[in-house]
Amino acid sequence: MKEFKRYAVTAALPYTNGPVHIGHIAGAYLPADIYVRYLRNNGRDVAFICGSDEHGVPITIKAQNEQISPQEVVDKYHVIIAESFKDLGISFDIFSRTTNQTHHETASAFFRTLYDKNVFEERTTEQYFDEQAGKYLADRYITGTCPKCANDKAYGDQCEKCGSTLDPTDLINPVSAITGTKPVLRKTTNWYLPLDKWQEKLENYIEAHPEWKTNVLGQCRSWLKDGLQGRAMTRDMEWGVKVPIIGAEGKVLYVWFDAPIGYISATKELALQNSKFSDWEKYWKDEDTRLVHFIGKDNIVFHCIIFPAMLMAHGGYILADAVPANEFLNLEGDKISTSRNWAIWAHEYVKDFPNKQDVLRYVLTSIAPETKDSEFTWKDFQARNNNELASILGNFVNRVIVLTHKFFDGKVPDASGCSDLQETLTQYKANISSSIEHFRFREAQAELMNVARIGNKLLTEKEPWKTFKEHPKETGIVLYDCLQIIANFAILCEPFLPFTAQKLMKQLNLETTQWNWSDAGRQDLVPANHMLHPAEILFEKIEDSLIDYEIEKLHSSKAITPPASVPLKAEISYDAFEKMDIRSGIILEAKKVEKADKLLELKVDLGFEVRTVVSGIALHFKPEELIHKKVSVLANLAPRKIKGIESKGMILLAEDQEGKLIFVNNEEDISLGSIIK
Ligand code: B3M
Ligand code: ZN
Repeated sequence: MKEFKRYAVTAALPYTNGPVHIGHIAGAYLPADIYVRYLRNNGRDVAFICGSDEHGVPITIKAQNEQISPQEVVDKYHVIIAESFKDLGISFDIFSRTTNQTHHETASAFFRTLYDKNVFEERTTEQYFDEQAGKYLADRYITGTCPKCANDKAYGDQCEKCGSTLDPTDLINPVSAITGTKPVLRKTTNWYLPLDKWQEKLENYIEAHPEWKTNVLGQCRSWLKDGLQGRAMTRDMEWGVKVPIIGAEGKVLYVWFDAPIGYISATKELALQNSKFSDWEKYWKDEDTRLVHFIGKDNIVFHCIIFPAMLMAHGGYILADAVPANEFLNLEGDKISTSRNWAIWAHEYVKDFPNKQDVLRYVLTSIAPETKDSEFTWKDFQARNNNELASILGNFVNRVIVLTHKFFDGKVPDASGCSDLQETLTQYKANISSSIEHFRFREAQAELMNVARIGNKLLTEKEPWKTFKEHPKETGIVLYDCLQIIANFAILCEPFLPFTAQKLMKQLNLETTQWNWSDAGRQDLVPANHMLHPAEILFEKIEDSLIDYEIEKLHSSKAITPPASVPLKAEISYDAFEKMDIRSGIILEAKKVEKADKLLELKVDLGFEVRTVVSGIALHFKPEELIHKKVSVLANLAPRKIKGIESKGMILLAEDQEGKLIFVNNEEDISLGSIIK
């Protein structure tokens, strides 16, 4: 492997449209932090870069929903997110923002350079336009059915289900996310990055990294195989970095153009704040720098294809040498979802579990979705705390410190050179190092816990609490060795459990900065006769009641979530409402419509007549379930021929947040034909 002189490590810039949850932490920030702490402990020169991604449609949609300005949205969440990272010990050198001036200037200059080099293609195309809102609908402003996997909640730029990148015009049945209306096509001019021109270079770049994770290589190869196409790098929107050319008023840079440049701008900012990084350019332009992007799997194409193409087109920049992308973390049997509030929010975790940052770090690394999606459950969280952190690690440390106080007045017994643990400890250190360097943090942490296990084994075998009276020297040797194991553990655990590392050093009465990684393996870290501090509990057991509370909270917050942020349709007059004639009815018969997966033909009794209604509910109900169901029917809807059947009226249904359909009419004693108003 190439020896690098320095490292630029980035973690995906979180969108500032909400707080961060454990899926984000496990996906990008925690593995990045472990890697960076490891590098720092090894004396490496590393810049750890992050910041908030404050442009783009996710922000403006949030602003619209909360009826505040985009600036207010990002100001609010930037602080919450930054605090969460700090509280969990994510040790960025800088957490910047893409709304700041340095970033606007940097992104703007980057675009201008490409423009001046004639990199872009100016294309006038038809784009979706929401006539009611008077806006072009870019990216997440438009939803519809994915042409590749039929997910009906795909966004204009991406389908989160199958991971395809999309163009709004690819969507089937497009709908505006602003007004819920069907958009129309209008001509507009934008600047496209002709990715096809970099196809070969990108192929060479990707294939030069056979060591990348299979999930990353798989996605890259699949895009390359499909053949790259030009992609618009500007948008008809107000919120963002203005396009720096004349004639581009009312247009901003595409958020995925400006956001990765945010890594560069943040490094520039860092140079201003901290003289250690004053020569920021070498982190981005020197071939001796290893650039590493930690991201979630939905960001792979942007970091492995689009951003590298931008950097190649610009010239002068290095490309990422590693992109360790993680898969997704699920929660209690379901996908984490912000809109359904099915999430554990980082800022709430630190409130509910003060001083248990390392427990979350430990659990999230134990279950890290490194090669496939994985799952967090509160019961597993509790079990890992109680059975692993408290029982294996905490108990071991506590017994050793307590026994040293009991038998040796808290002084390290003089037993150096009596046994040989050096080889064993050095081997553990080598294994942990290698796993971290290969981005296998789960494996690395599991090996770390084995260090505590050798200590436990020693105690169990030698039982120093029994031997002191007759063999005080033997007792001394065991405790001496165990103390060295604790000291080694304190060094090796720092990347994973930084708060615990500090607590361990405190109990050993040593300076936190006393050693670094190169000292691990030594068997003389805590010298003979050194005075220890009193024992303190490292990990308390977590009681069932606390876990039950969290489970309950998760389920109840889901129930009280305000309906998913589907914007209201445009206002209508009372007259328009009055024109609708809604009646109570009962379904008498139901059968499938031939050659139509979604349709059922219903016979509905309205009291005064029996109607045929064709309804698109076949995927939700079996025909036999519907017999004698009371329903509300829009009875004066103009008849329509559907698959050759005349449908007279429409059944009213409510759709809950999971997409489940419920009939609107559950009163048993409402009589047929009753008018609903
Ligand atoms: N903000 C997407 C995300 O938060 C995006 C990452 C930008 S990294 C340059 O998932
Ligand atoms: Zn899809």
